[in-house]
Amino acid sequence: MYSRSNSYVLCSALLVCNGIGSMVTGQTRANDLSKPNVIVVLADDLGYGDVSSYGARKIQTPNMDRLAKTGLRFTQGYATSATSTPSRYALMTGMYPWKNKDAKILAGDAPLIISPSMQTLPKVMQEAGYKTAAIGKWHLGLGGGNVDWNKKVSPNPSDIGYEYSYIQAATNDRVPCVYVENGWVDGLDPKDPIFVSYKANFPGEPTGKENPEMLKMHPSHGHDMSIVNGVSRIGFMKGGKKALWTDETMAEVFLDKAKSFINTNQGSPFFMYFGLHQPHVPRVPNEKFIGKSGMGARGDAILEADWMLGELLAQLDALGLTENTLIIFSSDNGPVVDDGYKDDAVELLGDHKPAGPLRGGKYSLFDGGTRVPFITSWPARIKPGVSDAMVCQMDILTSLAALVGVELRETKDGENLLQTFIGKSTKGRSNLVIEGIRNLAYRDGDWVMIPPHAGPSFQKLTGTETGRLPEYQLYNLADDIHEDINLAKTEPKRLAKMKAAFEKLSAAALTLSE
Ligand code: NG6
Ligand code: CA
Repeated sequence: MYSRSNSYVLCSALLVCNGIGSMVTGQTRANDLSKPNVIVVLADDLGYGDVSSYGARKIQTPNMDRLAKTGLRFTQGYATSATSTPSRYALMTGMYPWKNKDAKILAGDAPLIISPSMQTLPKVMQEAGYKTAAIGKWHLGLGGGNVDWNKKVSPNPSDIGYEYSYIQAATNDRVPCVYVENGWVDGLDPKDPIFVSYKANFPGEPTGKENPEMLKMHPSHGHDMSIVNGVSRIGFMKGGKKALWTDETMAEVFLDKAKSFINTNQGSPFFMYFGLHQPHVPRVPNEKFIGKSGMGARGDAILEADWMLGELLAQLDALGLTENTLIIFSSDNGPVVDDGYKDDAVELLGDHKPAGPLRGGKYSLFDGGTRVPFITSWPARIKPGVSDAMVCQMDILTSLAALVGVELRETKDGENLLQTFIGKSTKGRSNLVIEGIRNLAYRDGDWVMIPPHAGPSFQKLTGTETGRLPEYQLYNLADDIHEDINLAKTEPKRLAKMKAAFEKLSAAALTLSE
């Protein structure tokens, strides 16, 4: 029989073994190919054509290029969606975001949209013994509604698997403009409480609309509410003066947190989600980068993002961790030039093409909305090269679960593409549902079908082609990467087949509302 004292002896033995195990691990981890460190770096609104290894000429991104040179550069890597929240939702959960009615661009005070009961990407890594952290842009909601920012916000990233988190709640352009560390607003003075509202301003507080003389950067559309650091944002806030962020130092702040997480956890496998805040608006990079791209604030912000990546790589080099660290670099959605501030991005764009050869951009059902830079680097296992396999950020959870040997207890929409991500296979997904802004398209092999959608085909304010048309569109991306030649009428059989497959797949789609 299994007595209590026996189990005590067994437990002690396990503890001792565990202790020895971790000591051994500490020394040999650099070679443990089943447990590399994993870092997912997700830029914000970085386009397919914004990276020099993806063909950009006017702007140079040497650190992104270093990853591409030492790793695998995907030419058909996708975010699930053309905006942030749904793409991040898919990355974290391995599920199509259009199956969750709340996975749409969130306000800064929106509740957390990932259920703590879900088997998330960081939970998979935790189960495999990884230390986990989320640093940078979050945009998945925090708390359960009606958040009191003066108390510990709960639920927070720790409830979905991130042992440590240092984040911005939503975006650069949304209140609250503070950093949140493990659920607490960092640097908050209790004598100066913080209040947030997306409904009405707080009496006496200046706004961009009423006090444009207080602004150092002016909105071009929207973004005319509370003013923080001379920039008016979306939403209203009051108080918390000492805790407010300064856009110019945000890169350093997040980078320091990322570096110290790596430093502290170098002895055990770690998983870090690092959400870069660039080149999303407002683009207010550090003075070191101002004027350096010759392309205005957007280009300068891309240089700053590249610098952050470079510093991160240098830290891994210095600690001897580069060889056995898998880095997945990508972007949450495609590019936009004017996303609401007069920052010279339009005027100084010149002949730079943020989406490269692709049509459309952020918000778009065309490929420019979702096909993004996508690089995997793991010097110990990945041979440098280029892969044309179709892969999606949603596949990262399922593939990493296979890598670290964790069983999936939920049916995921993501596929196990581990062999493809490490370059041992050239086979990607056969199909993918693509989300524009709360509407869908369907990719099958080289073909993409965009069903009829109501609404404008062109956003005047951002200059983006949405891809919405009242009729079916069908493009062959292999011959027509810019989606110019609509073959819906000349390929009726293919269209019918794709329609049927898409309808079956997307039957679970909730009625999407913007
Ligand atoms: C839009 C904002 C845009 C950006 C976007 C979210 C306006 C007029 N536009 O509503 O500036 O914040 O939401 O971007 O407010 S994302 O990359 O985080 O999805
Ligand atoms: Ca984005």
